Amino acid sequence: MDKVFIGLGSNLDSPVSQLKNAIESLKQLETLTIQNVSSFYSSSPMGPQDQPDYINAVIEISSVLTAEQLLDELQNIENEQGRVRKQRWGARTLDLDILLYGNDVIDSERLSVPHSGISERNFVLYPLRDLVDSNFIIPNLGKISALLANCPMDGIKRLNDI
Ligand code: A4P
Ligand code: MG
Repeated sequence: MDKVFIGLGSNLDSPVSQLKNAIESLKQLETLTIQNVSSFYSSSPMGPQDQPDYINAVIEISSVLTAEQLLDELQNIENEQGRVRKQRWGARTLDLDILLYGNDVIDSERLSVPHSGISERNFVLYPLRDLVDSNFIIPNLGKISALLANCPMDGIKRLNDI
């Protein structure tokens, strides 16, 4: 089965709990299995700066769902956790993004996979690194080690004991 990676982010209403609740909700689904969870990281906001810091993590799952079906499940969980869509890149209780879906490259109305901006986003690359080895290849973008070498850890911090 394809390795699928999901990015989790929150900067409102107890972000650590938001991520933990999302992971619990995903565990309840019979159509997917969580294989691995990265450390949690705090990160300064990309985009508008007048919003709180984020908590970010990445999980690896295996699933029988298509990418679009998975997106539906992720959006259900975002909505259950009170996500209100207002400003682009604005504050949110929960953001669940499909970062990678095996080696698939998807460019449809609803989905861009690999998720856009992966190569510049330290809050994606560093948690992803927790789950893969340094030779791991991101479709269209290349080796994760090369991407990390160009992506400073500015503003992000690994949280221990979560
Ligand atoms: N969509 C397209 N591709 C995907 C994908 N691979 N996974 C579409 C999930 N969704 C995907 O998303 C808008 C639409 O993107 C969806 O309806 C889906 O069809 P959204 O979650 O409603 O809106 P958004 O998240 O505000 O927009 P966007 O552009 O996805 O935002 P990003 O890129 O997710 O950035 N700073 C820090 N430190 N940490 C963060 O996690 N996150 C953001 C949001 C901004 N700043 C941040 C962080
Ligand atoms: Mg999103």
